[in-house]
Amino acid sequence: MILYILIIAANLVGFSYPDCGCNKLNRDAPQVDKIENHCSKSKDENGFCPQSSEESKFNDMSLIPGGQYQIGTNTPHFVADNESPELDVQIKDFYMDKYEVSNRRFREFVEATNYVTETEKFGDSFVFKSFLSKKMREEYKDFRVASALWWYKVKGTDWQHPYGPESDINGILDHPVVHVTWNDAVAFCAWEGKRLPTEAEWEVTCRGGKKRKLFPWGSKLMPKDRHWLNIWQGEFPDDNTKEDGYEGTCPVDSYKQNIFDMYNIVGNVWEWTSDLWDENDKNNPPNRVKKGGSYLCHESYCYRYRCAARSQNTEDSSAGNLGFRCAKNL
Ligand SMILES: [Ca+2]
Ligand SMILES: [Ca+2]
Repeated sequence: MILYILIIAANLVGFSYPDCGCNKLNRDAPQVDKIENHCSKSKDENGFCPQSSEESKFNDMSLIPGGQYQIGTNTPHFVADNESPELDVQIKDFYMDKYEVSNRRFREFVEATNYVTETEKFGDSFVFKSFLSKKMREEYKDFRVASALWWYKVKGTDWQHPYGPESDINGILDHPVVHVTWNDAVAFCAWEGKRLPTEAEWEVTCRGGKKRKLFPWGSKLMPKDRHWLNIWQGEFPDDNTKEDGYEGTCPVDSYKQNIFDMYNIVGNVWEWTSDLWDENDKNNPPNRVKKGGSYLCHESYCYRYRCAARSQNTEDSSAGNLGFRCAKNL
């Protein structure tokens, strides 16, 4: 009871939970039902939309062959995440986006549909502290996530203002869209005639045909002594040495990571999947599985840029390090 009162009190003064989710916040019903494939009458022979060169930039997919695969691991790093045991899964042939969905692609969708993201309706989202000015950090110091003080809930933050209300996406159109909820991701993929991947599809794609490897390219983090993904170097959360070249997101075509031509499938931004975190989840909204880790991950505290790693957020959660890519049936 005391804990319950403390949680209510924390909410009243603006704190939220360490998963960055606005998971106690009521929102309007998602718009998913209204969104349809925008080219349903003009698909090519493979079911893809004909596109202008502008639209098709970073909108390629790879065919992932179906079959029996192993996902998960018998040597988990985060037991509570249910990374183990290793599981046999059977999947069918499907297509997977080679790239995380970019701001440019998401902008095409919004311009065509006038879609308003859940984050925009709610009016704020979570920004990592280093992207805010000293003045902003002072102004929002009471709106930090209590158990993760580096996250600030900032008004006016959304996909078009990813680092707070004074930021924009003009110089980062080819970076991944962020501050999109699971419902927003579902709506976008439906518009492209696609869907979110299942966790099994995502992980099979991540592994690139390799068995029991940590990363899409193998088990060594930096083969050939070069960076293979956008994560955190240095001491978290105060000293990002940016040895990989990026403090925040990087362009969606920055790191090609496996034989399926997947870019940034680990690192850069977390990616929503279609799976429930717990099939018996009776919460409204429920938690969904996200995969791949982000530019904020470091081995010391968030070693989740491995293919087997997983985490969760409620469907209406959004943050500056959470995006997605789409899948498609044959
Ligand atoms: Ca980095
Ligand atoms: Ca990613």
